Amino acid sequence: MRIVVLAGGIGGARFLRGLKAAAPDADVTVIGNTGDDIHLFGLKVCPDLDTVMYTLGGGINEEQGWGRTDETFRVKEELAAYGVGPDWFGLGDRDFATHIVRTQMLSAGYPLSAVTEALCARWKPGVRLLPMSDDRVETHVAVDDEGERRAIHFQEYWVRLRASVPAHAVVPVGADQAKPAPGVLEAIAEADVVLFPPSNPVVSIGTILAVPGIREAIADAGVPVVGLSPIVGDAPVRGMADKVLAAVGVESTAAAVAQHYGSGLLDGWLVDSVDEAAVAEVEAAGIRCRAVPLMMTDVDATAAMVREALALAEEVRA
Ligand code: FO1
Repeated sequence: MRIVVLAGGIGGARFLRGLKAAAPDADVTVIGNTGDDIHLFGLKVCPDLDTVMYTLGGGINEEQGWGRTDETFRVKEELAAYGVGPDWFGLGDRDFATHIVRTQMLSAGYPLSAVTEALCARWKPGVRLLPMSDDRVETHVAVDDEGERRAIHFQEYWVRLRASVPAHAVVPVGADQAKPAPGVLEAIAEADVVLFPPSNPVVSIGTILAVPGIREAIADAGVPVVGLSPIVGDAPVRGMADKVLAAVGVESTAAAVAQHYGSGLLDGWLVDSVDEAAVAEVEAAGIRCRAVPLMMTDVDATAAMVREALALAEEVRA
């Protein structure tokens, strides 16, 4: 079975670990969000691609869900000693090697998709990891800072500010000129099912869908598209999705997120058991809906969610 998954960072990576357990023989292509990318110290950092690669490749810092395990921060300390910032983004020594290799290959003219393939040759994630685009897309967030409206990089909003101030707009800068990376549209066209894991619907999956051609390819693929709600009991399971959902005028409820994607895109939607009451509303919007446990507490729990999503896909296909 050919499965395509649109993945952001931590939630998407954990979901994929469950997918590999539930469907070990499936041919999985991950379309990774690159809107979180940030250029620091002359290096290109791709947080969501690296989180998927490290998580599935066994190098992730498990508690954090990002960065490498067994990290040290000598380079970060030396940069700070030179007064070279920013110091609010925790880049470890092992992680720096990834960004040096990536930046060296990009400078040599390789596209991000080729670079990602090369990095994955070491990590062997067991899925094909494609960036959503080889073109530069960087999500910025409009905030009020000392009385004036400013656009700041998503990472500054998310990591330095901890999303502590309202986001008035979320803009994937460059998305409208970006092209899907090689293999992305082909993977969607050949998929038997497309899954939206419980990633951030605005800054992760939303950014991937903002690349012209990707939303249309999924809507026209003629195969089941099934998503899992990142909102459980009117609150995000992790991260601060509610902050960016508010910025795009979407209520932080499981039903509202399904309707935000729309029945033109989604055929099925899983909500958590606590959101049983939302099933009727989602079904009324033309999206098949089931309430099942959605907390990715461990690989087995996640694998059970994956099996529910694949079962719903078959029900929709029928
Ligand atoms: N997230 C944080 O909350 N604090 C950090 O210091 C931090 C550093 C970091 C370094 C490399 C990397 O690949 C990811 C990193 N993240 C950090 C996570 C990053 O902000 C992710 O983009 C978000 O968590 C959303 O996916």
